[in-house]
Amino acid sequence: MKTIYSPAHRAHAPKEEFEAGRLSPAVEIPERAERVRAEIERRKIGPILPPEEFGDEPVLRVHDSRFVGFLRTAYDDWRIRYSGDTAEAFPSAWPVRGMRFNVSDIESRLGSYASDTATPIGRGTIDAARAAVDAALTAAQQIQRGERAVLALTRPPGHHASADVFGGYCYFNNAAIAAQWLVDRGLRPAILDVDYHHGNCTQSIFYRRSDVLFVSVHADPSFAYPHFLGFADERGADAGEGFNVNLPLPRLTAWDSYSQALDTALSRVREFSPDVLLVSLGLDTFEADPISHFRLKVQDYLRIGRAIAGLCKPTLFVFEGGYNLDALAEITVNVLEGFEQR
Ligand code: SP5
Ligand code: ZN
Repeated sequence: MKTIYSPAHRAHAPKEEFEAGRLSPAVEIPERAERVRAEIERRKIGPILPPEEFGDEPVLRVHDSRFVGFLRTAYDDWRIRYSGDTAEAFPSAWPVRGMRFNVSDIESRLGSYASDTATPIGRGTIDAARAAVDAALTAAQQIQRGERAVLALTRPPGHHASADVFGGYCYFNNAAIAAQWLVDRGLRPAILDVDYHHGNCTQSIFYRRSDVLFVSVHADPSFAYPHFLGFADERGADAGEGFNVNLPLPRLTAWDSYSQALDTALSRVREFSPDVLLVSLGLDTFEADPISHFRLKVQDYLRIGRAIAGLCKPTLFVFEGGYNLDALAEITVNVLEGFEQR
């Protein structure tokens, strides 16, 4: 299996996130992708190739142009506002009920576009986020050209970014941009999201459409981030009714019940009969993940890979979350190896 990887991700190296009332060390850090890349080399999964540049056009098929412009200048705007301070940009006020969306200055833009205080914008954030998009698009192009399976080793991740929202460590929705690129080339993709956190913004992007199926297995938002979306009764709307499937699971879910939900998800994908399967591959379902509360074990990731391979579809894995640095590389590559064994 080919991997698409760019060292440009290292330019996004957040220091801190504001969470539970305090600043804590960031968890979505460069070492994540570096460890996975090293493990792919060590276990000889296949060649590691750099992304091609696709330009803005495929990004603007998913994201609002003012939002893209905001991300491009946010760090410089922040520095000008706070006269030379090199600290990362964070929002501090939001237009909630009764207030107005407003993008007149950097503070109002941060508040209007951000969904949380865990997703800082630093000097290198935009370049890293763009390289991640290019990695996902290069992987999509490989699939279009006949590859059976490709990994886009993307960071920052993407599934908590929508047309005009960034949050949950995400800036551009890598998987959604790749899916839209495939739609624009006449293909019918399904997206299976197995990150611990619901892929709220991938859901939002495709919610009213029947040309992209979105299926997610995740922690119930009644106790887990993203808190405000991802419930089982969200089934799609308008033309998209029935093309959004959420399978929320309780705290401490282990393989026995996880695998049942995964089978349900895979059955729905099989019924849709996509040309291409995109997997939003989050590894934060691991039993020792520092921010999550499922109980999957190292060997369970081989089983996830095998189960996905059972669909027999061209498969584009797009890397999302997963924060246990000691296990992340092993469990990621277990999914890929499980897939290849089938
Ligand atoms: C891509 C992805 O996995 N994004 C996840 C974003 C989750 N952000 C909030 C998580 C809150 C977890 N709180 C646990 C406190 C541990 N110090
Ligand atoms: Zn996650």
